[in-house]
Amino acid sequence: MNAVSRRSFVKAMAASGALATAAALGYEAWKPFTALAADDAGSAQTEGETQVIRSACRNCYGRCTINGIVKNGRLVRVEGRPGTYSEGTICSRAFAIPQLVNSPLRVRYPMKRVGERGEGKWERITWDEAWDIIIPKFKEVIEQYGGHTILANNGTGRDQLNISVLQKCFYDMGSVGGFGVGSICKIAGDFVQKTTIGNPCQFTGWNPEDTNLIVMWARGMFSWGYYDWIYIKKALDRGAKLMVVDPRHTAAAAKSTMWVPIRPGSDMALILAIINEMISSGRFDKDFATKWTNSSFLLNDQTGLLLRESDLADGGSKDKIAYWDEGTGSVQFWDTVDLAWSVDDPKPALLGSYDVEGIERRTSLQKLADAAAEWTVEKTAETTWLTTDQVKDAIELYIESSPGTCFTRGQKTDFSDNSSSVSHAFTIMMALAGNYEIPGGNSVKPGTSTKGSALFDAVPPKSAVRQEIEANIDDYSMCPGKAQIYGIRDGVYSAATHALTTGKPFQPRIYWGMNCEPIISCADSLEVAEGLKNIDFSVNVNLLMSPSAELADIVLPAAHQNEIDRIEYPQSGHCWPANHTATIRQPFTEPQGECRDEVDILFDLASRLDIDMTWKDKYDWFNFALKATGMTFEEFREAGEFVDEITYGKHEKGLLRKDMKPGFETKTGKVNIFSEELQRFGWGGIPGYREQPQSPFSDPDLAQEYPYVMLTGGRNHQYFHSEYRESAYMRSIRPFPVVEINPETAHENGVEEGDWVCIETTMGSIKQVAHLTEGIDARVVHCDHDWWFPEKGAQDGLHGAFDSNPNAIIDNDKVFDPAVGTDNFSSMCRIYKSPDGPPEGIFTTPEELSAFLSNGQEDQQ
Ligand SMILES: Nc1nc2c(c(=O)[nH]1)N[C@H]1C(S)=C(S)[C@@H](COP(=O)(O)OP(=O)(O)OC[C@H]3O[C@@H](n4cnc5c(=O)[nH]c(N)nc54)[C@H](O)[C@@H]3O)O[C@H]1N2
Ligand SMILES: Nc1nc2c(c(=O)[nH]1)N[C@H]1C(S)=C(S)[C@@H](COP(=O)(O)OP(=O)(O)OC[C@H]3O[C@@H](n4cnc5c(=O)[nH]c(N)nc54)[C@H](O)[C@@H]3O)O[C@H]1N2
Ligand code: SF4
Ligand SMILES: [Mo]
Repeated sequence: MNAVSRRSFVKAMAASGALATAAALGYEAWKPFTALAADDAGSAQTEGETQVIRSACRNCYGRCTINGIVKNGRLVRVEGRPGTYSEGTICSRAFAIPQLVNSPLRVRYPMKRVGERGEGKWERITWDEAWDIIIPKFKEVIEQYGGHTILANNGTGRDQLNISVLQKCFYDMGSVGGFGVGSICKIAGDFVQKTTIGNPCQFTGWNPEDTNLIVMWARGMFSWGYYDWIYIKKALDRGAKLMVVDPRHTAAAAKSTMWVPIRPGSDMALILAIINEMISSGRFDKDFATKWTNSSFLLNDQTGLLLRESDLADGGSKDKIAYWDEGTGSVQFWDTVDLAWSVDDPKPALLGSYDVEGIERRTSLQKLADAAAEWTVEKTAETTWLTTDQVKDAIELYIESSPGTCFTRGQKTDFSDNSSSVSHAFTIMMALAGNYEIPGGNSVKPGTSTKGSALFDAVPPKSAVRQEIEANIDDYSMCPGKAQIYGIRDGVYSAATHALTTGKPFQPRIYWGMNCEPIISCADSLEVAEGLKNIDFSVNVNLLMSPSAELADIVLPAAHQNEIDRIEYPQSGHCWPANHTATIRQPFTEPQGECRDEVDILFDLASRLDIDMTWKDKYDWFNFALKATGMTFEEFREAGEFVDEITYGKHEKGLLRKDMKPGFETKTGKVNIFSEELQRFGWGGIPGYREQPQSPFSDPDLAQEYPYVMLTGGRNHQYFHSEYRESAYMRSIRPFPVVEINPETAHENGVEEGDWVCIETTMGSIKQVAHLTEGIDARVVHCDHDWWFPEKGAQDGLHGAFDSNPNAIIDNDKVFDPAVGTDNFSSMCRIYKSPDGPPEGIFTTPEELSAFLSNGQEDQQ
């Protein structure tokens, strides 16, 4: 950064004044710094040729289309690109891309640790030297301990291709996963939806253009691409309604027709109350339920599974499921292989129980109806902290607006030990209401019939090594017998953490971390850090020396997302136009220093370990993935995007299944109201309510000492999990972690707006700055998540990793969904004013932030 712009930056920071005090929380500071972000400091005054490069942002699942403005080979500004699904909208994180690309903190060369783990002492090495250290270690561990002792982690879905490549490469070594965030986020829910409806459609494919009602359930405002709000506004302008189910009065709640301020963790009660009312009043889509769900399938209480022909007759087929046919007055069968009924004009009974060879057999829907019956309005109100009127109104709004209601949710209902059941319950609610595959409802396979989904389907074939592991997963898994529905795809991080610290069921030997920050993002950060110190050998591929990178042996420099080529897909949470588009992400500039695309790094690793990746390199793979579009990658680059056609009723047209038969891509071919997989692996074949282990209801004694429910991680503009704490722009807008507290609760605890507050659980305490708001229940507080302080040294608690991050005080033992292994990010807590202000050593004045700015020279180091 040149002297003039640095001076004006510091002046602008000082002028904002209030920034140093928490009271302002930086929001007044927005204006002076917008200009700064827009023109990256290091090149603000560079003369010369300007290029505008078309690309996409990968800072969240939104994948907004952007242009990069490059001057003399240096990225100086990012802007939104109109005329695409994101309609030119971008958020502050995209504006900050130049600051990250050019950050002085960026790792630009391979580094080898020369001090103790966490001491922060590193030495620059060449790529060849790095491989000469890495490859023998891998070979030695595979030979001596087996590939299953190798852990790999790719963080949240930043890049689909990275994940596919990482999995291919590591599974072929025999690895079964690691701290994969999949077990905490989305993939767990996706797996449940895959088995119950065949596709993760709770997040996707909602079409506000036709809808009567948009239901946003546990879904944030700043989490999935802001252009969604343009579509929501269009829907509201047309007269559609918006229902927001969220304990906090979010910006979406403020715009809603109905805000349902549910008690955290009690969502299942309300879903079951809706289902109960639909079934008991007969106000559900009986035609859809009969034809396209397994509602009518009879149950075998002896096996706990569906009743099969083989249960009834020797030599009967396992593939034929019994139902009661009202036309013939007899038991008939649904063939799950041929996807056909055993009579020509089937009339399956949806509800009731039927005498089958002397034994009463309930239908699947009847079992659900019986279980949901207890969820009366009164009981639901008691359980959820809602009033009876709120419960009634929510039920009526949902039922009255269906069919033609669309649904979109976030992640928080996955953060529970009942997450698989909740995902299942949402699917059932939507299916019974007839809200799938119709105008205004949700599209089951977004972008899919479909050429655009090719990249997702373009996963390399499973090797013999992987097939062997999958067939004998309990011999290799870190949580044998559990989380089986989830498979080996990504590992369960709490199980990996325990394996690292206890050596049980085995001691992991190598850890490869890429695109992830487990110390910061996983619960019980201290245990994770202890575990990572225990590993024999570890490699971290990163942009920065993050807390987890500090514990590695080798750090490899990753190219930034806008320094590389990709086919990009808006991934989830999105309205229709985005869901049907693939767009180009291409480099604004060359990778700095010796940074490399991590897909290239993985192809390199694989080839050095003689692993056959199927495709020769990433371009070979891109071409394969794009085949259905008729374009090569270079043609796609030229075209810039690919848009699929949008169709409804895909289940009727045979567009949802690989065999092109009508139906859903599940084992029964139907939406599973009763799920055999969940029955085998989890909490039961139909959803049921379960109180979370730490709540004022389940542990009143604990609640005496720790009276508040601590929620964490509601997303904000500025940060993506642990990212951007090193961005002066972002830190100027949100300088400190914020805890939202109801004024009544604050006053009871002697806390005022802007105070540094200690939030304490049975595990310890952290510090955040108080923001008082009526928008949160007096029994709940909400903490920002994933804070660390890059301004602090590695030796200073791994850059302050445990000062303010709620994960430092959340137990990872309390919650474990048996089907998918999900954890939670909440706890009971108490609060009090910090006796000694902020954590030591963090930036508290705006002037200090200039240390995060580029001087324009780093990439020439
Ligand atoms: N308390 C609490 N904790 C939570 C949550 C919560 O709500 N509350 N949310 C959870 C959820 S949903 C998730 S998905 C997890 C997320 O957890 P993670 O995916 O582990 O997320 P990050 O903490 O952002 O880690 C990203 C790391 O990748 C690096 N990085 C960024 N871009 C690149 C790149 O292109 N290449 C490489 N190699 N590295 C890159 C960043 O510098 C950073 O160190 O966090 C979870 N943690
Ligand atoms: N800016 C930004 N964007 C992100 C991320 C980020 O870190 N920063 N992370 C990305 C990732 S990996 C993910 S998984 C998504 C998450 O996406 P979302 O889950 O949509 O994100 P949140 O903002 O956490 O919104 C969750 C909402 O659920 C509410 N909530 C909390 N507990 C409960 C509960 O028990 N029941 C109900 N009904 N509501 C509850 C919270 O108050 C909050 O408003 O965001 C993605 N996008
Ligand atoms: S909403 Fe997400 S994809 Fe869009 S600009 Fe912001 S970070 Fe990037
Ligand atoms: Mo996530």
